[in-house]
Amino acid sequence: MKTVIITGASSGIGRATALEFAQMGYNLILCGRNEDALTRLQEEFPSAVSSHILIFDVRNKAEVFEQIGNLPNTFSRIDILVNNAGNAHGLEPIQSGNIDDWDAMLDINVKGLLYVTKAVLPGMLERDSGHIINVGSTAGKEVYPNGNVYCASKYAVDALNQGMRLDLNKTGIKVGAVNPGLTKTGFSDVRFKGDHDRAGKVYQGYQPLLPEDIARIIAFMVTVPAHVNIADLTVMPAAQASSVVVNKVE
Ligand code: 8X3
Repeated sequence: MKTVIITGASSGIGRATALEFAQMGYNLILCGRNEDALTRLQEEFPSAVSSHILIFDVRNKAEVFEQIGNLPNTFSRIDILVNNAGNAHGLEPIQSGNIDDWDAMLDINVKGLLYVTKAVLPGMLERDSGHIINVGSTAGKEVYPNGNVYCASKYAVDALNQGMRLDLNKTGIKVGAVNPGLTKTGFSDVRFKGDHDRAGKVYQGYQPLLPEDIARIIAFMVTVPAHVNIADLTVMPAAQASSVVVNKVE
């Protein structure tokens, strides 16, 4: 059975994707910062599923390479990487943005994705096979007001998705992205630093995507025939037309 490694697996799209792959019987490597949440997630898996937890912050380069480089034998052959870890911090005009927020978004969404990919690639290259799924965003396709640095980080994911696909094309490793629009997860709670009222309003007045919707799409992306690669998929709630146009009933 294939082995999948998922970053940011403790919540949101990462968690739903882990559950989806567990239902499909894959071996799972769950990466995140919250050990309790990952242990609780493991408890939801069917009993036949093998899973392994790695606790690291994708910003910590040394930890990323140490942990992915020293996986137990049964998990060391990674077939699928889901680069899901990513956050937004703040939603302010550029002139009042917080520099620590900027650092966090660029370090997690861009550099963290690069570290994990670099750590996973050697095994895929040895076998000339593998599949990297990058979780981008509609924010990486169209900038919205006050999105500035978050959007820049997701534009970078879009560029890296294209760059990885070009550079790895001859190796047999597939690369593709899914770019979700408004998805009801803890995303806005993190963006608004625990202001639940403000976060909740983002998802009011329409039916947002659910993490399970994206998880099912990721499962589809990895189960198409070998000669098919879903290179770049943008997915929005039916009520969303663009990064800035959402048909809300207030
Ligand atoms: C998540 C989508 O529109 O909240 O990346 O930025 S959005």
